[in-house]
Amino acid sequence: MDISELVTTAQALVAPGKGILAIDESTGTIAKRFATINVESTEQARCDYRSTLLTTPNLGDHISGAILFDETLRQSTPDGRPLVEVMQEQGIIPGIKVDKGAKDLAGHPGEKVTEGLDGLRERLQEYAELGARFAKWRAVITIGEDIPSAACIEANTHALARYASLCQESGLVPIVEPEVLMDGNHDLDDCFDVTEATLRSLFAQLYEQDVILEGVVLKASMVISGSTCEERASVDEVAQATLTCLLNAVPAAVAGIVFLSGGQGDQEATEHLDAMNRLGEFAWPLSFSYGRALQQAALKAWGENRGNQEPAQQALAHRAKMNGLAAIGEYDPAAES
Ligand code: 5MM
Repeated sequence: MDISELVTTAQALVAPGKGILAIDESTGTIAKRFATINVESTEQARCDYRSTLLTTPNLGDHISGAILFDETLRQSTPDGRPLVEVMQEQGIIPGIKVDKGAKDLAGHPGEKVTEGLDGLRERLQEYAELGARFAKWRAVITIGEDIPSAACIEANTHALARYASLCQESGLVPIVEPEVLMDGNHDLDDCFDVTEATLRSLFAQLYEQDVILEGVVLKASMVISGSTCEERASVDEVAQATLTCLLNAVPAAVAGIVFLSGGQGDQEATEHLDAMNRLGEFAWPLSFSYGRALQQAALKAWGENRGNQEPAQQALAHRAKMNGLAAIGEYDPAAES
């Protein structure tokens, strides 16, 4: 393992003013997204859509890396250019989602554990040969009555640490994503407590597995009110609570922290990131790795203009720029129009 190369890649993923595009929807998830624009999810349609996104002119100005699904790493644009090469030309680092999804955790109703460790070493080696330089694994933690259990948190963080160690062995930077879901009526304090407990467990497990934190990027969920909570925390409260939680639980050695959007509105996700970066400078850069909050407008535009890539590309370029500004605390909502 070349540690300096891992560290260089991790730092490039969180370079100032840049963040990560998450287009790693599994086949089931992308079918749901396409259903919202009345498009059937065929392999060709998925390839066309993702080619449109990745060929957006100058996308690399604000996007450091993109997380792909297995299928996408092997696909080419309609004019025959491998998507990995398109990304390299754009200065966008290719990444790959390697987990096999969140499955019911036995004996723990309402809770999930992410699977995918079997055969992972061999899959990572193949992905590295195909051009991937980082990977991602997402664990899902649900807040509800008497959950999450300690067993659920530990099973998920243990798997994240085993995955991270295997990634580094293969020369890939692991993005570790322990997502505390927004679903539910929990308040900001509940979210804070669960996020802090999850992150503390994660870093204990990473330490136990000898993972080099300088070569890790944390993909975190924000500390935010549940989606059906009546008293919603303000942008400043979310920013302050998230930052306090991260300062409590994330070692300074971690290369960077990127946020998922988790169902937040496009502009809401940008405002939260910007508010955090206005609170000061921290040991780690704070940036974005949004899926929905980067793609929503582009997906709609693509569905409405099949055969004309420009509206979708403009929508993606705009959101990437807004979030790039938020990543350095220089976002201005007036620039939205
Ligand atoms: C883009 O969505 C990703 C894939 O999800 P599934 O494995 O469930 O199909 C997901 O991992 C995503 O990278 C993160 O959850 C962040 O995306 P959002 O939309 O929450 O920003």
